[in-house]
Amino acid sequence: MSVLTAPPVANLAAHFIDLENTFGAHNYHPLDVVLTRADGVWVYDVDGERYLDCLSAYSAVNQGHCHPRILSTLVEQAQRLTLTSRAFYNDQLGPFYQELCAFSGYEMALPMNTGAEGVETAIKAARKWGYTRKGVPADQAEIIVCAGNFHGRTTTIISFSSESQYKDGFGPLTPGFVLIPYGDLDALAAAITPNTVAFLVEPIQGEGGVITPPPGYLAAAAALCRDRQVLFIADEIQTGLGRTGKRFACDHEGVRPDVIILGKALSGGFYPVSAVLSDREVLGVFQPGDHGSTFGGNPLGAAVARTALRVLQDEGLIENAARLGAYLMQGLRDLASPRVHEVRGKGLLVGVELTPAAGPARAYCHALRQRGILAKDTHHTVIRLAPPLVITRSQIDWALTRIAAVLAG
Ligand code: IF1
Repeated sequence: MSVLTAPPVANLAAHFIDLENTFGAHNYHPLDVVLTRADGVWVYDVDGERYLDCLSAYSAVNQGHCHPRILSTLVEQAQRLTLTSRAFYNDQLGPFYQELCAFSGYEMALPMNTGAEGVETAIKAARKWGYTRKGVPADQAEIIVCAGNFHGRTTTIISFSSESQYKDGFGPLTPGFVLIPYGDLDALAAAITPNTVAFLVEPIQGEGGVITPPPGYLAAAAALCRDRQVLFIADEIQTGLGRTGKRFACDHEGVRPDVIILGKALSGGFYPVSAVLSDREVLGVFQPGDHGSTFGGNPLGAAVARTALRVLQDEGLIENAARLGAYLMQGLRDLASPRVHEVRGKGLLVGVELTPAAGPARAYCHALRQRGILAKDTHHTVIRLAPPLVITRSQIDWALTRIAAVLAG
């Protein structure tokens, strides 16, 4: 019998939830829906109920669930070669580099697995660049980050979170980070010192509540960084690869970051693949042995990512995100719900901020689930809507009807 076969129990959902609660660490508080399969924008629970996925695994399944082309690459490559380690070359990594560099316009890439590892890699690159190229004294490098940031969960990354829950109890923390308000150029200018090596920023803060900075902020910040010899590092792990209706969210302002970090949708949700992209000037600081990963750059992940990138381009998903994101946002505004304070975002990364009187966003996510939509609250007051980029206009209309009903109470 396959490990995938359902066990003979009366209440399957309760059974699986109980197993997770009994044997798993309680570091999450999921909605009580147990998913078993998916296709495109739809996910199905163990009782056969269908839902429109408006989270897309936090934007990791931009290409839609179980995309058939990525699936066949996964299966084909898994039957040939999955893992070699970087002690040897493989025949997928080079082509992956070449295609990723062509897509992004950078000279070099460094592959990792999770987003957090990509961020850690960018931090190490920036520090070493600071010491070897900029002449920052040993161990004095500073990296400027923004309040409300989310860059991952490692001990170094949580060290510069402004959210106490992410760091309390996990010290001692890593020094070398300076926190400034998001969207505040003067604060950035004032925070730069001769030891500043980088400014690390999300073009839109996802976890922060889908916060879009003031127009022109990214372009001005990038220009300021260039003037002051500071690397502008964009964390596009959530906003990149079409989510906001452009290749990268920085494209909205014509900004080419010195370093860009990708993850999530780089594998279309099949397999963890992240990457740091930059030019020789920065990624050239790494010498053999400086950095690495057992799984980073493996042929299975590389092959999957190659197809995931092609699907984004071949199927016009970036354009679809721009067009249908605008349509969704307009539709939400047209609902004119008194419970909605603001609808904001870019492309298909949309936040619906509720008024204080409306109550917690999580309650609305429960109500949406009852009507066949899975969404996740963020920052208590924001319902995040980020469906796969393969969504159609009629599917958005279907969702808007249900969202309207839920917001009407
Ligand atoms: C969790 C949020 C999303 C990210 C950015 C790096 C990472 C993430 C901009 C790290 C990851 C996820 C992780 C997930 C929740 C989640 C999230 F609500 F917390 F902010 F997507 F909106 N940079 N974001 O968004 O990537 O190491 O996880 O691959 O529960 O931690 P990772």
